[in-house]
Amino acid sequence: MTEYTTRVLETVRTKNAHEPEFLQAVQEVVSTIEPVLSAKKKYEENCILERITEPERTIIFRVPWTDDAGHIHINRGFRVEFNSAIGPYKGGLRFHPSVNLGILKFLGFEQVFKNSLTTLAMGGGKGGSDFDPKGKSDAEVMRFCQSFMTELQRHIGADTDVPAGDIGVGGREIGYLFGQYKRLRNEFTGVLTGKALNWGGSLIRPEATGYGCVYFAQNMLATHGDDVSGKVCTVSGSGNVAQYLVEKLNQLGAKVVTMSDSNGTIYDPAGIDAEKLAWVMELKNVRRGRIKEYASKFAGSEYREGQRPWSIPCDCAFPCATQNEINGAEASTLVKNGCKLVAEGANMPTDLDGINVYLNSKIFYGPAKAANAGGVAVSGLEMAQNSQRLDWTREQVDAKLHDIMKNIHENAYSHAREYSKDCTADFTNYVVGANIAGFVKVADAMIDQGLV
Ligand code: NDP
Ligand code: 2IT
Repeated sequence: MTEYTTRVLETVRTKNAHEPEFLQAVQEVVSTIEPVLSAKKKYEENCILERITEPERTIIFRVPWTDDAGHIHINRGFRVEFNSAIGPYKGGLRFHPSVNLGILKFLGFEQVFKNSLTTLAMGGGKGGSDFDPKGKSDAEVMRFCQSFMTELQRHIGADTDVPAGDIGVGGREIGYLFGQYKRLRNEFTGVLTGKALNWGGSLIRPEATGYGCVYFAQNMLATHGDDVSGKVCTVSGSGNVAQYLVEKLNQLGAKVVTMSDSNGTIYDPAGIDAEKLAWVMELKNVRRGRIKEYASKFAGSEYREGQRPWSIPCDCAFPCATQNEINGAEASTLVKNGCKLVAEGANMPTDLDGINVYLNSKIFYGPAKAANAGGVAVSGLEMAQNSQRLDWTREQVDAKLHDIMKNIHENAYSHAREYSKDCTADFTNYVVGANIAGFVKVADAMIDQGLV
């Protein structure tokens, strides 16, 4: 560590002592971009690290709502507007009981670099609430979303801050949020992405994060003349990202043997084929049931209560549930069992020890901010279509997603080779590559725009 990065990390730790996830995300970025900080002194001279680790604005608000029985509940709402150097704040909303300021700051911080990598003009932000949508009726979710947007609407706008979905926020929630925004502001604009198709949404947006993550894995494998066809894959989660990731892996001839939720994992050695996946989608998206039911439905599969998928041997692993779902020991187990590739659909699913295991083992590792950028990239394409009042075809959007993921891979690959000493003919450190490529674009824009 250099004197500059040590000093900045110490200050960030002191100022944000109670936000472990945020500190983890900052440490991962700051410790890997040192080569560019040493090569180009302008970043230190302009205090870019000090500025880029402090959100431009953080909004915290009360969200009161009534349940179907008429009881009053109070949740906390947040929007972290992290960085707008290269475009309007952009990033999802998470509704989950674990949500707090530190988690949203980690997600907003990651989003700044991820959005920079997409090549589109989007700054970084994140928001949400400690509201738990599980077990709530549609009417309760609607009243919550209306109350949440009643405050949020004064802070966002199509050219200011454009939220979208994340954990617990899907098409249903975006619909209720959009309806309330339109009612209060009397304007029909692209203020949210992830909208339904018949009122401003983009084709491929629901699929984009999962598809994009598989495209990124394909790009990594292609550097060794390989691809996912025939590979045994483990996937965690069974929500939006996991579902479409499994769909794409199936289409490309891979075999997916696990999915999970926060209660446990299902293991299906025969593979979760298209027909079984359609059943999972109905279970999760319509009936809002638990993944456990899969084992009763499909003979030959089993449910492992309280377990994650990482002890099951695989060629490729795709964590698509949540942060810190793979620790050092689990990463070691994956590698020991023959796993050759990890591509992250979720945000920061691997802890710092786990990342070191991947890098030391020299397997293909696609870090979240590169591998899952396809979701926000197609959000950017949704914004472009809204501005032009045009709808692109499925083929057009998918082709653009393909190009964007290829670009992100090339950008991370070339920056890794320029700055990371541990790259060899066979190994690329995509952590260094993605962090430096994402950082440089935002940092240069910040310098151009003066001390703001
Ligand atoms: P969903 O709400 O659709 O699905 C989340 C899935 O992860 C569910 O299966 C859920 O299980 C599981 N999960 C959530 N929290 C935990 C937890 N604490 N422990 C174990 N499992 C958990 O969310 P998404 O699929 O949209 O998001 C998944 C991940 O992908 C998140 O990290 C998100 O930030 C990231 N991401 C999402 C993007 C998007 O476009 N939606 C874009 C880029 C990244 P359960 O039902 O039990 O809660
Ligand atoms: O983490 C993410 O990139 C998202 N949840 C998607 C954000 C977006 O604005 O589409």
